[in-house]
Amino acid sequence: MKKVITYGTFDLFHYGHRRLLERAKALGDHLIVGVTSEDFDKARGKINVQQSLMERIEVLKATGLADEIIVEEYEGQKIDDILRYNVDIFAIGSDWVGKFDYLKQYCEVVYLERTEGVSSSELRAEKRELRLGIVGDELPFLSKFERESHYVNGLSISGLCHLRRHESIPDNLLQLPLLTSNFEEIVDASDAIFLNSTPQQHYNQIKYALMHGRHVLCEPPVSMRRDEWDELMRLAEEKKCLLMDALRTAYAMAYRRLLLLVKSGVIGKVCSVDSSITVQRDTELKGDELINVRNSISTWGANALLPVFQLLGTDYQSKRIITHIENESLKYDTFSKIDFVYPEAVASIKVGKGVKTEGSLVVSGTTGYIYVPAPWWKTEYFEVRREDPSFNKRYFYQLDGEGIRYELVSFIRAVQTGRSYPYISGQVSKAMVAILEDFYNEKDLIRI
Ligand code: C2G
Repeated sequence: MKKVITYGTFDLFHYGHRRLLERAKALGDHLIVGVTSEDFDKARGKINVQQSLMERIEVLKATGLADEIIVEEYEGQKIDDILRYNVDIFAIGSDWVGKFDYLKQYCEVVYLERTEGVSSSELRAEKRELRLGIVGDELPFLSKFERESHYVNGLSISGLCHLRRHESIPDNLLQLPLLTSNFEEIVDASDAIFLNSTPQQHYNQIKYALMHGRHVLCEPPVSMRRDEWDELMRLAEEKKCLLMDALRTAYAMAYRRLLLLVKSGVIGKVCSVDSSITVQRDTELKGDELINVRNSISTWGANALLPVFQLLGTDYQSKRIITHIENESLKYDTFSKIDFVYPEAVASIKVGKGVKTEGSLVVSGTTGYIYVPAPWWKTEYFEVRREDPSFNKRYFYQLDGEGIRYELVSFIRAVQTGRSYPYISGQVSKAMVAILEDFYNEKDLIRI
């Protein structure tokens, strides 16, 4: 019996896929099809796949062309499979010519002519492109954000609304179709808005965008007050628009896997979560240009709170904010520490702009702890540590684009399907707002 093997993602199964499989099958008596797993696709840069692995397998099964279906999960697996299944022929489309010649030492390699005029990428792009307008003043970050958007199908950046005039604008942002300091203009030119403005500006901007039927992707905290958060979420629902938190850590692979590991009990019951994010500041706090300056809590608070609320929930019994305010009129906190008491756990965050400490995350449990080295919020690596170090385990996950491209993929998908799979739940989003509100109202707050 002659065995043939082929591989693919087979997203949105089309005529080109069918023809490839038919010809591969005709090369022998038994066709094995390797379907790529979601993780493997992400690792090889295919981030826009629309269907889940199970959906893609079901469609493939229904064609009746595959005698056997396997899942491709890792680099180099093809060699293992060819040896394991005693394969005679490896077949793949001509877009891969030369790339799989290294398999010739294990079996025959056949490149089959690719079918012209049809592809999954075109099918994905057929849905109308979402025009996303970006609003904010952290230009180096927005420049990265714009570059990351190129990895995402179905999205184009419509322009930049930038309020601080003095700074020089990076080249890729200068080339956008619209550069303005007028918020209404960017809303006009866009289907959705990404807000990297200060939390003080969010409420009015979000309200305006939602009233005009635009979706909003907003860096948390979404607003300065709980009642504003409620109002904005109600408005989003009424206008059938999406209002989603944008926090790239929440979409970073290592962080996502850490959450799942903890929730599946690898360190027993969580007793404590400690996270810090601080930066040294090199500017003095003075002058008009600093009117929009962000203090420590509004720059880093939401990010530092993310693992606390996602691991322990938002129903803490009490909290204490300890802060050092350097500039009263700006309410600029050089440093803030927040301690939380939960029924059976504690948590603590430290944020600072103008203070520097180790930016690590430690999640302590009854049978071990997880240590994420600085900068934990954009890590590729963490360790599960035990009393006996021989049981320690290290985990590595590639961090593509600091999570920005995955954040955009999930935003687009939520807009297109009307269904969101929230990486940051409404409860967590609102709890972040509550902390900011209490900070400004000096509730549960001690000054040092
Ligand atoms: N194909 C084709 N004609 C098209 C589109 C795709 O012949 N118009 C072929 C591809 O060449 C490939 C198969 O259909 O052989 C599956 O295509 P994809 O789903 O795009 O998968 P791909 O990324 O090519 O995966 O490690 C190699 C991969 O597993 C191949």
